[in-house]
Amino acid sequence: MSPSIPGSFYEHTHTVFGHHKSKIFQWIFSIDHKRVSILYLFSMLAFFLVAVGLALSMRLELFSPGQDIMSPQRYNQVFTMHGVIMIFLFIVPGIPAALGNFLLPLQIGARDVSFPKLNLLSWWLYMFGAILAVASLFVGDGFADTGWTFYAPYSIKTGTNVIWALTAAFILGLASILTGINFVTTIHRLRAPGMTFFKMPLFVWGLYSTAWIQILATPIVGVSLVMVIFERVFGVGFFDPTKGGDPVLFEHMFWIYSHPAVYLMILPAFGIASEIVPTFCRKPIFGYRSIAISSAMIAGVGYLVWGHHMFTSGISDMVKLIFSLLTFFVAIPTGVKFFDWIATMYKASIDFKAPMVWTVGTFVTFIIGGLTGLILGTIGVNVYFHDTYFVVAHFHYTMLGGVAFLMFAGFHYWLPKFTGRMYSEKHAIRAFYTVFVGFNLLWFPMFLAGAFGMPRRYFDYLPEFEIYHKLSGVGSWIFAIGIVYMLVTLYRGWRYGEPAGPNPWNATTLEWQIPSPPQLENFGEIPYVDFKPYEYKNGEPVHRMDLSVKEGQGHG
Ligand code: HEM
Ligand SMILES: [Cu+2]
Repeated sequence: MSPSIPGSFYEHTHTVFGHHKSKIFQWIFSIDHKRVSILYLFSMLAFFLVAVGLALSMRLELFSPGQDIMSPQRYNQVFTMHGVIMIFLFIVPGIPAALGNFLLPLQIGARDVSFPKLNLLSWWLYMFGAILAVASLFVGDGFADTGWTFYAPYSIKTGTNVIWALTAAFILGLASILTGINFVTTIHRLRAPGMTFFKMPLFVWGLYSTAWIQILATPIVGVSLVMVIFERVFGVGFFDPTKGGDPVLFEHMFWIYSHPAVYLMILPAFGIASEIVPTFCRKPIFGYRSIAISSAMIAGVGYLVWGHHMFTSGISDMVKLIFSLLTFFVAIPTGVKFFDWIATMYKASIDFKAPMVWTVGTFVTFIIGGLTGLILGTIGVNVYFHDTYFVVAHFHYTMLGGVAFLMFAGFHYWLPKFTGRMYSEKHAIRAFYTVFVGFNLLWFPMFLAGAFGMPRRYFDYLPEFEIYHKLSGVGSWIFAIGIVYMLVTLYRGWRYGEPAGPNPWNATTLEWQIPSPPQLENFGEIPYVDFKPYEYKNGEPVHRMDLSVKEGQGHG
């Protein structure tokens, strides 16, 4: 499985059992953060492709009015499974667990995360939860049909395997909390000497803010999922109104986690943008501190806005007003970040390589997603747009066109670090344009359909909406082709690409100062870091260190 570059962590690892001989065990029991990250990466991508497949089947069903390829009941299960996989298995763990795990210790000059075994345990929990969820397909009435939000009281009444999906989500939540604890401890304890908080790379700031959300918000959703399980199994009346429960309570508990979770997804993605922009502009990033602090601010304010998902649930007008106002506040720190990125790009001679092209493309899609979020935050408009395709388009623009796209930008940016090899620039750019065109054709018509009244989570529709679903269907194929093209390009780069050397982009952060791929335990000598992370002078990095691991070291 490894590219044949000698001395790298692909050759030496330690496992929970010491130096295990079997290749497979060297992977699934490895406690090197880089291997754990790759385990996450591959499992996450596999689930992503499954969920894309489910999405394409939904789009096929919706291609023409009337029943085409599946029953209404099946459609409910398919969109639930699509949502559950995309959220809990792909986009929430994605950047922290797959890219963060690899890069966090490298970027702060550490040999591993604070708790390497806990790190491996997180991955095992993740796989266990995933398998549990998928297994419920084959038992009784099959996968849950509640939607990924599991709204009560329906989730208490339906005969499908809601408990399986809930237990899976609970376990996945646990995995996410453990990763968060590990990252916070690592950032506090293992930074290289001299590296103060304001000398950390901005991706680390993104991971740090996210880790706090993982720790503080995830337990709440855990509790609410357990409450649904209790209600189903023991008949306790928490949410079922016929038993004196309150379904709106479930909505509150669910969104107190799930709104901050949106920032949990986007903050590390913004961190990726903040790495890529200065590197390809060859300039120090504009407003370093404001980017760092705005991450923490978004993470903080993000807790206070969950009610914007509940404008139609019957909460009082005053509460609606407050939630609406607070929602607009989140736009301020987000705007600050965009301003800083644009200011960095201003008058720079930008090198439009694939990571940068992906990042700039994401700015376009994320701005559309973000601005439509403000539209939805406006109470009067929300009451009209609620549960229409406008919302579906909005969250795909933010999650797919924001978080996932920046993750892809990160894949291109760090591929040389992960593998020691370079992807083909020509194919990478073409793949980007295919994805970008497909994506907009897929989702933009849905803003219109939604605005004209196409409700979401419907397997059928009135003929007047057909044109939007047709465009969207064609878009979904172009999009899927683009995604496969991109993954093939990355894979080919990894297997057959030109050797990339330690620092192909002339980047400034620590991970680029060691060989690619790095060795076990990363650094021969822990560096002393008393300078800012993005320092360029006349387009050249100011600090160059030689931190290559010396022969015979680092196999501890
Ligand atoms: C190939 C790309 C994708 C396509 C074609 C697609 C398509 C769809 C469709 C047709 C729905 C049902 C909408 C409804 O009936 O309300 C849906 C729902 C959803 N999608 Fe996607 N999607 C894609 C990618 C993603 C990604 C990357 C994410 C998350 C990162 C995501 C998250 C969701 C969620 C959370 C729902 C809501 C499920 C629910 O209503 O319970 N999707 N998607
Ligand atoms: Cu929200």
